[in-house]
Amino acid sequence: MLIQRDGLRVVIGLGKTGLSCVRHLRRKGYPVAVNDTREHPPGLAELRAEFPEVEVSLGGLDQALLLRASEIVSSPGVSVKEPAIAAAIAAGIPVGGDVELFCREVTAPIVAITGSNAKSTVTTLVGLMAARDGRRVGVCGNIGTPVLDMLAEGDKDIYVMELSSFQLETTHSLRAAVAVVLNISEDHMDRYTGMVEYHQAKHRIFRNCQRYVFNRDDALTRPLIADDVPGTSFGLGAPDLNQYGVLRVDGQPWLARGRETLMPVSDLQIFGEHNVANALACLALGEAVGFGRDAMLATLREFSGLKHRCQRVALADGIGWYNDSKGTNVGATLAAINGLGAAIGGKLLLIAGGVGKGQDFSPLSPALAQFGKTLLLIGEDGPAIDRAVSAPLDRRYCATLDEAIAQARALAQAGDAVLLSPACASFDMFKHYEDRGDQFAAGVQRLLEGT
Ligand code: UMA
Ligand code: ADP
Repeated sequence: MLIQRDGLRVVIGLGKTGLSCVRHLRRKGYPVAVNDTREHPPGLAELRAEFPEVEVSLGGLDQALLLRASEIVSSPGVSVKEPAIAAAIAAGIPVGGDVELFCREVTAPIVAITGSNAKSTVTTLVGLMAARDGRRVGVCGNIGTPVLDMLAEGDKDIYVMELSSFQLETTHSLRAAVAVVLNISEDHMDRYTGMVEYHQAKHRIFRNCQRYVFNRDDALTRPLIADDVPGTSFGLGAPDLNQYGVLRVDGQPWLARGRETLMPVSDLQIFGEHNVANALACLALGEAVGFGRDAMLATLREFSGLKHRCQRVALADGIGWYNDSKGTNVGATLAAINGLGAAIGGKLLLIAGGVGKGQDFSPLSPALAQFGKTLLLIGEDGPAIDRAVSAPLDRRYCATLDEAIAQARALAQAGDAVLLSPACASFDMFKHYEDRGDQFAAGVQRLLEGT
């Protein structure tokens, strides 16, 4: 990519990514301007205090400003298909993102992780494995800390990066030490023309990687890559030589590498087959960058899961209450229903709905037919879920999350579990998925305490 070293950099988006980009570009001495479609972007006060010299244009994409740029650095929340950005690209102006800027500077190896689901769980686990193995590790990217803020901390032996399809779209110079697409199922169909385009964005992670890992149980994760790039796979079946999978010992499942058994699945604290797959993916990634086996297995034994991911927030009268607010697409909610459904004696009462992002909800039907008892529908796409799910189960529309919690309490029996796993984004009713999960936990607490 041609870069004019001293021309104007225009940063699109003034959230935490945008701010990290401005800081990085100013450290490097570039003139910078910022453009955000919002009138009051969250990073504005901080920008004005730190960089009063930076020109700011708000309330829409500023075509004239974009066309003055030597390079545009776009935040992941803005699509590069926006007409003003598309026009800049057509005019020959390079467009990259924060991860692109990071990749141009970084020298330490990168573990690059994407997928429709499990990214944060796997990124966290691989980061913990790295630390236990004695590496100075930077865990960053879509998981929360912008990659350029992590780069600025310095002194890292390795970076473990969660990358979204949006970030990958604007990344051209990634050369991961190891890259993985964990799984692919429908998500973000409001930003893509369909699964082909979404798949292409995700698979950019494999460009120029030194090693790769893929999921044998999900053909869409297999990279199209030169034969001489070493790779391995993970999957829930028995593994071939040098691959990761599950072997049975006296009827009990064990994590395994080839014929070698490593650890009984029952030693994991995180439950469900999807988490077995996640543990295997972490072992494959860790091996690719040379982590010690003992450090990896000890990490897997200790990890009790992340907040908002199938997290039990209460147990009362034999009924478990589970917060899976991060279940923001059908694939994640399916994993939660199947994982939890198989682990409890009774049935599931599922709270679902929100902003559906154009997804097809019908794949939920078989799992709900097997494990479901009641569907409690919230949010703007509650009716779309109701229409798409053909399983013969009780359905209730609830105007608020508290109403769904109260109905669930009235309908659940000992042995059942109430699962908030909406298969949708949250912003029709909540600030973000954490807010939705926190409100769920607080609402359950209030109900159980009778306040
Ligand atoms: N926005 C505008 N106008 C703008 C710029 C942004 O309306 O000009 C809106 C976007 O539509 C979006 C929101 O502002 O809804 C945030 O966009 P942003 O690009 O400023 O985002 P950041 O706050 O910098 O956070 C981003 C990631 N957000 C997105 O990709 C939407 C964060 O992932 C990530 O943690 C952070 O960078 C650090 O790398 C969040 C996310 O939801 C968790 N990711 C999506 C997902 O996981 O499904 C991809
Ligand atoms: P991401 O960062 O990709 O959103 P998380 O680790 O935060 O992934 O998990 C998001 C949701 O996906 C959670 O609701 C979790 O239950 C579900 N999930 C976790 N691992 C898997 C998997 N391997 N396949 C499908 N869903 C999964």
